[in-house]
Order: sequence, then C-alpha cells, then structure tokens
Amino acid sequence: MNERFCSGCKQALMRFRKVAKNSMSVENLERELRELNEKALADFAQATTSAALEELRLQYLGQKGSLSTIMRGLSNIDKADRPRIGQLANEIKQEVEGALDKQKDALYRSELDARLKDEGIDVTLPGRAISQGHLHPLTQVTEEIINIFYGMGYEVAEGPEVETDYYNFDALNTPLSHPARDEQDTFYTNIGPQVLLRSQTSTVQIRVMENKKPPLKIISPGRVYRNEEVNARKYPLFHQVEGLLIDKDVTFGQLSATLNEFIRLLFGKPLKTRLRPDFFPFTEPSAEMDSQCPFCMGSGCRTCGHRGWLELLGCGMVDPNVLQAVGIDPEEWSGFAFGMGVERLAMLKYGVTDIRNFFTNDVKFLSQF
Ligand code: 2NM
Repeated sequence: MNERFCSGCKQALMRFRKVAKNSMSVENLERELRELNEKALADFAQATTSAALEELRLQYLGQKGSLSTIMRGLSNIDKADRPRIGQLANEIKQEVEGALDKQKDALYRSELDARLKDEGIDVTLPGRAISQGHLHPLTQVTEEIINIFYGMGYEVAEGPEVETDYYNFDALNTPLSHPARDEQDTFYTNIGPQVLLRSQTSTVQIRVMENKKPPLKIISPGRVYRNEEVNARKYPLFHQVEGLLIDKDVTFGQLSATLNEFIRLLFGKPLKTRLRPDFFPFTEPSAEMDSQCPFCMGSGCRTCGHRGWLELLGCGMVDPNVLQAVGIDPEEWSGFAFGMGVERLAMLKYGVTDIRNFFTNDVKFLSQF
C-alpha cells in the first residue's frame, strides 16, 4: 500500500477495491456458472460410453472438478450476493447431476442391450458334467465275486492283515519245515517273532471256525502279502477271496459244482472246467481248477498262452487236522475250501497284461474300468 494516502483514504480505497473486485467476481462467477452448466450438459449428451461419462463426472463434479472449485469460491463473494449466487450454484449443480444420471442410465441400457445381443446365451447347450469317480477295478471284481457267493448263501468275514504265525500257518496244518514259513517268502514284523503279514485270508476262516459252530458258509476277501520279486504277474501285495463251507457229509462233487457255477456267473457264459490234482497243507485232497479260456473258447490265444486253458483257483476238502485245530470234530463235520487271486481274475477278465497297473494309480489306466 502506498504511503501517499492517509489512513482514512487508505481504508476507503481498500473498500472500493474490494467492492470492485466483488462485483467483478460476482458477474464473472454467474457467467462462469451458466457457461459451465451449458457445457456440462452438452458434454454429457455427447458421451458415448460409461467410461467416458465417468471421466466427465470427475471433470465437473469430482472433488477437484470445476463446479466444486467454483462453489468453494462462493465464500469470497460479498455477503449480499451470496444467497442469490449460492442458490444459482445449487440449482446448476442439481441440473448437472440430474443430466449426468440420465445419461448414465441411457448408456447403461444401451451397453447392456449391446452385450445381450453380442454375448447371446445358448440355453440349449448341455451343462458341464461333473466327472464322477468309480471303484478301483480290483474292488469291482472283488464285489462281483462276493455277490456271486452271497447269492449262494455265503457270508462275508473279514480279519486282521497283521497276524500271528499260529493263524497263518500252525492252525492251517502248515509244518515248520514248509517253505512258506521262511523269511524269504513271508513278511515278518519287528513287533515280535510270531507276528507277520498274512500270506492268505484262510486266517480269517480259522478265526470264524474258532468262534462259530458249524454249519458254516463264508468267504473272506482281503489283502495278503508275500515277499516276491515284482514282475508283470507278481506283486508283494495282492488280494484274495477264499471260501469255506463246513457241513455234514460234504463232497468233492459239491465243491466242483459250486466252482463251476461261480465261473459261469463270473464270465457270464458256461465254460468247460477241469480239476487237476495239486497240494495245499490245509486241504486233502487238493486241486487246481482250470477253465476253458473265455477269449478263444479253448482254441488257443495270447491270453491263455496258446494252451486253451486258464488256471483260475485252488481248492480242496478241508484237512481233518485243520478242523481238529479249531475244535470241530472231523468225524462229524467235513468241508471244502477254495481260494483265488483277485488280480489274476481281474487281469483275465479285462485283458490286463501287467499286475503293476493295479497299484500305480495311473488315472489313464483306472478310468478305463
Ligand atoms: C486255497 C486253496 C485251497 C483254504 C483252506 C481254508 C481253510 F481255512 F479252511 F483251511 N481256507 N481256504 C484254501 C484251500 C485256500 O487257496 C488257493
């Protein structure tokens, strides 16, 4: 401020300048507001996408937008002008906001229409199927075998996989000198010298005979373990189904008829069978049952090694010593028993050439069953 003026003049000059500045500002402000109003409406009307409209919203109505800036400036104008200009500014703000909302709606609708037209949904397309798992082929074959015998009146019995040598050998009339008792052939545990992994499920039948009075008809499916070198036909873990019938005056003919019926149902057609003498410690006499090869019907093919016959299972009349061991009087009761390997039957049924397929859990293999 210039010292040529006295203090009263100075004050008068400042008042004048303020009034002049204010009156200028008020006029300018009003004009700016009206221009902004017009320009905003025109801009909104020209916006063709929601994104472009959002940019315009920020430009006019955002915190740093032009309308907000003008409205902040209202506090600087003269008190007398404030209500009028304030009201005008509010009206314009409402009009601008209203125009924005209208255009927003219009763009939303047209964009939605365009998307619906473009991305038409074909409601006739099939849904995406949830792929379902299924039972392991060995479980399937085990269940088939169980079902066949269940239909003949056999009950299923299960027992422990960790056994004692009594149930695995002694009770089954297997002498200490028998090669199966050797550590080379059977997995013994470090739980104790008599504790081993069962090498057959006949252990279960001993347990049942100990606890139930004859007559008995049972089958025992389950895992068994033998210390064998792995190859295409052998695996140290495999599955068995063993069967046992105890009654009065049981005959070898009944055993043969039972197994013939089983083979007919398993392969779904009648096949010739034959019994060849064999040896098991727990049966006497013992035999191996072969069936005509279901693939070539006996004329010879790769599956039967061009022999025309397949070895299917072992069987025999329960040895009196076994009955004695479980307290069943062999003079009063007799019985037959049989045992089969589930892997072998599954390989024959499905033409699987390597037993290891059952244990590697390759989905490409498993999903075929
Ligand atoms: C076989 C072959 C022959 C068998 C014997 C017994 C029992 F407990 F009664 F003595 N159960 N299973 C048996 C007989 C098993 O498997 C090849």
